[in-house]
Amino acid sequence: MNRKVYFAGSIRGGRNDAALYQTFIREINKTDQVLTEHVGDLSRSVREGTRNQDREIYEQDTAWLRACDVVIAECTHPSLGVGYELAYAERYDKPVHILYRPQETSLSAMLKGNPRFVLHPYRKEAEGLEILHEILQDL
Ligand code: 6IA
Repeated sequence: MNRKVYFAGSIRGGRNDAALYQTFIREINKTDQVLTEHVGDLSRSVREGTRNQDREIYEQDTAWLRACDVVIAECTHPSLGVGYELAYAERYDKPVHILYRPQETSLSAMLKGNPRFVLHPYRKEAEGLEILHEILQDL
């Protein structure tokens, strides 16, 4: 318990699912530690920052990716940053779990075709929460 979880979800790619990320993050935080709580922060502006601010974000996030025990990504809403993070996690041999709602998206072949990524299609939030429990139980 209390493992370090890197939760990835779209930020500048679009915030349509931000409230759902927040729900998932709260659930994971009941038993483990989410390093990336900002992904579910509904109050912060997601507009582009300065190059220096972005540099800090990149350095912090890649350090967290190297330090985490598992990466869990919600990929229904496409995001360049999340795609990058998943490839980065693979390079560091981190377990990667991808949740997505197949009825709302065509998941990229670069994710769906990667045998190292564990895919978790789901339909409703409650089902997503159950999947999170299973992922954490099996870690
Ligand atoms: O290309 P995207 O912005 O959609 O990429 C989203 C992914 O990149 C997330 O999984 C985050 O881990 C990471 N990321 C993108 N922007 C930030 C950020 N901005 N802070 C930390 N990680 C980020 C400032 C905070 C924001 C809530 C306004």
